[in-house]
Amino acid sequence: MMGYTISEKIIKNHIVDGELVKGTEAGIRIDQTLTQDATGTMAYLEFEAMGVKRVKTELSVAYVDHNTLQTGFENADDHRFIQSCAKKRGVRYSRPGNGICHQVHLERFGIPGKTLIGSDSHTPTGGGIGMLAIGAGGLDVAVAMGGGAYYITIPKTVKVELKGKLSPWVAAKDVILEVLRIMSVKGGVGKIIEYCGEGVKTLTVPERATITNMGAELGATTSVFPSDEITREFLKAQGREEDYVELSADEDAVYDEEIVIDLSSLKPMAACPHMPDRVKTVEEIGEITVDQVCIGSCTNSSYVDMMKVAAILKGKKVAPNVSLAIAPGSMQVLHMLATNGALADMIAAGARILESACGPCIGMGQSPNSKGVSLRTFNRNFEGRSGTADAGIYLVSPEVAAASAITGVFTDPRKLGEAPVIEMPEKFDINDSMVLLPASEEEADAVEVKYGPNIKPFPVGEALGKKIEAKAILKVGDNITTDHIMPAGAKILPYRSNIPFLSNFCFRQCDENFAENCKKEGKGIIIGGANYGQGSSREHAALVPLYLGIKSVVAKSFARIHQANLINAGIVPFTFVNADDYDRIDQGDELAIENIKDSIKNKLDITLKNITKNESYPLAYEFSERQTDMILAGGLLNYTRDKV
Ligand code: MIC
Ligand code: SF4
Repeated sequence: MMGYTISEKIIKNHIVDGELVKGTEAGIRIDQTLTQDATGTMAYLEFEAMGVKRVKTELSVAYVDHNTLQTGFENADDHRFIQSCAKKRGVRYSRPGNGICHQVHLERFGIPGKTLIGSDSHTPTGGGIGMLAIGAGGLDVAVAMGGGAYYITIPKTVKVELKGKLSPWVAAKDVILEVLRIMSVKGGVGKIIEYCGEGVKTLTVPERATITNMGAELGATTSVFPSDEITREFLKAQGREEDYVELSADEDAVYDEEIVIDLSSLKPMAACPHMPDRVKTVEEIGEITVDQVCIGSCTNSSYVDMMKVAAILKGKKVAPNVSLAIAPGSMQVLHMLATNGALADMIAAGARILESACGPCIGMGQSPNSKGVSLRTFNRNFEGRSGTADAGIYLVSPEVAAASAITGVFTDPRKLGEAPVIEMPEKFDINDSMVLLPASEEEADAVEVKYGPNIKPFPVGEALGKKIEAKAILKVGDNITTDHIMPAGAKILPYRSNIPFLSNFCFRQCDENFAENCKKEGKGIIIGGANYGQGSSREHAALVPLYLGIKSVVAKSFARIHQANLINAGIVPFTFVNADDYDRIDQGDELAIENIKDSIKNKLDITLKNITKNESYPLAYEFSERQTDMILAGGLLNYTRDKV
């Protein structure tokens, strides 16, 4: 008998369909779910469409943290919808102001050994506390809330052994930047990253969470740390010691890949524009002038992160050329900073204090100036995501961010002398008053779900036809993100429950005529490169193309969550058997996939016919029985309805 890794142990405890065999699909029972408001409105609309009266999980929480810039009625209406729906259906409601979903969930709800799925790609933050925490599309979360299993392809495991201890001024952010440098933004697809080794003991739970959070940028299914005495201390300080369980990999656990990182050899680093894996040391980048610094996000907004920043800013002034914005991650963090005076140090230095929410990370305010250089402690620096198309975003640690805010140039914090030493608190401020409990089952019937006028019906796929005949309506390159497919930002995010309106912005950055072309043609096939659909979990990146008539996406490879969202929507994802065939197709070519229905049903070979060029290309697909049935039915909702 071989031993098990941490994730294998958790999966084994939760498997309800299939087996623990790598590369095969299995269904796991989900203990906890989380949603945020930008994906939550759709998730709860889908939950309502499923007709389930109460959630069946151990715990489900609806957070409001993304669309908090209320420039019209839309966001506030959506918050009200989510609040009323949560109350009726048995979901806790974390009010706007309570903080960023992943930070709050780690503080108040995460439990080692439990499964969590969230309608947000950074749900793996929970891996910092030893959860199997996975990002998913809204519909998958709705199904899990209804008691359904969540299906994953059993991933390979990558062992990351941490040796030694971080040097002063080097941070958890630098650890994950190093992993990104080694593995790249597609290196984690189909894998779970497990951390182990002596170095683990030197990292606090929030530091571990910074590392698992940005495992999303590797494309990994999730990342996980052991649950040990440090975890116990954290839970104790959160008044939840009873939630502690010890969890580690067996000595003889078997991994598919191994990486060793010596923490003591790491230096302050940054991910350069416009990809999280374009990693260089701060020394290499040099002292370029900085226009903006933003500190916060689900990656780096914990109490200790903020205390370090406050200590660096204390008694100093933000450089005249820099705009410094700080968003503490939760009400708990903000309240503690306010009580101990650290907030005053930030304010005195000239920081612009933002509410505890995603804010600039998702382009909800604080867009940099034209061609601006912005240093952010966030996790994504995709082109245009900040709201300023030509700005250059660098992802850095809180230490690098705060040091550079003072000097006005990209600064290696090791130049500032002695590093501040901040201890983890023995007791956090515990105040759950911003988390509203749902109505009891008896009272729930009387609760009315409140729909605002911005909520429009969402598209549902059609059963798969005999063949697909359509143009290559768009051809894109490698690493296309869901931010390209369905951009976010303050102007567009309020319409997450209005697919017809959103459709006008689909793929704008790649081809400004995309929506118009789709509407003219009524249908289309998208040709994609490698790692198509990386980044966020937003199912809008599938629902909007569905609305615009996209029938299939043929790419070199896919990111995990987006591929699942495509299938859930009834859009068929194929990959090229020969990657070179990608080069033979031009945007506008007339394409056809004949006999698609029969072939998928009977697992036969499928080819993509290029009618314009009179050529054919073999396509690859590997759908489980469940996925096959979903595709034939035209998506997960039809499939579920057919089954009932
Ligand atoms: C993101 O960081 O891109 C988001 C916004 O949190 C998304 C979810 C969304 O688009 O609403 C994510 O990461 O899943
Ligand atoms: Fe919010 Fe940014 Fe984290 Fe997404 S990555 S959940 S937008 S803070």
